Amino acid sequence: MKVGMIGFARSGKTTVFNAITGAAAEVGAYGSRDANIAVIKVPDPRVDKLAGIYKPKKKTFAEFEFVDIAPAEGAEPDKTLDNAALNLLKNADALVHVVRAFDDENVVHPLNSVNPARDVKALEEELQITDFIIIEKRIERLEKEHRKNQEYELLTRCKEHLEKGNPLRTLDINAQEETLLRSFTFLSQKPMMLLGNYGEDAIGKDDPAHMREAAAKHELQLIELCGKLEMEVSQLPTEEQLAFRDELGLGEESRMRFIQFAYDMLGLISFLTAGEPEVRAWTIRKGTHAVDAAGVIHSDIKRGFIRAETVAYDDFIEAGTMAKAKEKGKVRLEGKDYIVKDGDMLLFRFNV
Ligand SMILES: Nc1nc2c(ncn2[C@@H]2O[C@H](COP(=O)(O)OP(=O)(O)OP(=O)(O)O)[C@@H](O)[C@H]2O)c(=O)[nH]1
Ligand SMILES: [Mg+2]
Repeated sequence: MKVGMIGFARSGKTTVFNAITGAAAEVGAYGSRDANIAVIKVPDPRVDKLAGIYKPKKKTFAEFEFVDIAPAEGAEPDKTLDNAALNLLKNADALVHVVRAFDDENVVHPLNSVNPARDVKALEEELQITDFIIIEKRIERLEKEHRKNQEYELLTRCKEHLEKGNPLRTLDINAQEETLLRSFTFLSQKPMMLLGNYGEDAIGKDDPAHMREAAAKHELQLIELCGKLEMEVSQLPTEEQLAFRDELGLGEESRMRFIQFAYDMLGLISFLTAGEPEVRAWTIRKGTHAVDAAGVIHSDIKRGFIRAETVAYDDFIEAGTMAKAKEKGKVRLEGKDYIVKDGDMLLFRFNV
């Protein structure tokens, strides 16, 4: 999973990035235009438990990669994306729009005031315009070449959708059309969530920046964080973090909250593989077929897929060993079309 963090200058992207990833990238570094990249492991007690049983050489957690974009120096105040940013975001699986909701007279908002509703709308428009320009060029090209084919029809539909002010993520398309659009890597087609970055004065208050309304209006999900406070706490020694979180009323760790939120929003689940070499969690979307889950591990396993030996994690733990799970009839042989469930332990049989 690769997540791109976007938003207005000084909205707190790097602060939130540090809070979630535990990195220590420079914040308030208005001059530094390099993107920050970090990978975090998705904590999964099932992996720990299985590692205790299999004693593998290696245990591997699912990973989230974060890319923290910095708006170009000297760009228009209401623009957040330049070509460098677009390149970095191309293969992101999801976007997080960090929206400023904190007041601080020492931190200037590029549009000179704190107004989440305006920022949410502006960024939505920027994403849509970026896609629109690509679509227009491509349509022109197809017209010139007299290729009014399926791609042309589809892009025309996309264009009309954008013209009505809608992001491509809300366009109704089938699987085949989705494949057709994939190579364009349209930004407004990517799943996106809002991250409200609040000041600490917002703790315990109900929607102080009226961001929930803005989120609902654009049909976007909202996760609320106190970025700066979270970052400061995340940099404390581990033993002290819990006590501070309690005292400040911060609730669960921001990293965990974010991961949980993203998994739910994106419909992600994990399946597990376990053996002596490695115990590992893999991230897939809900509804993924066994053959495609195999492809997440290796394209050869997908190509030569025969079947997947499948046991639910809970059944395995209850049985204690794979042999006992088999005895109890808990281990099934599933075919290509089996829809993998969260916590399935899979062993792929394949032949290439
Ligand atoms: N008071 C307050 N200040 C914050 C908060 N979050 C970020 N800041 C401050 O806002 C300034 C900008 O934060 P960054 O995290 O660098 O923002 P950014 O979005 O990465 O900025 P660019 O990379 O320049 O676009 C820094 O001085 C932060 O300390 C917050 O929740 N409260
Ligand atoms: Mg930054």
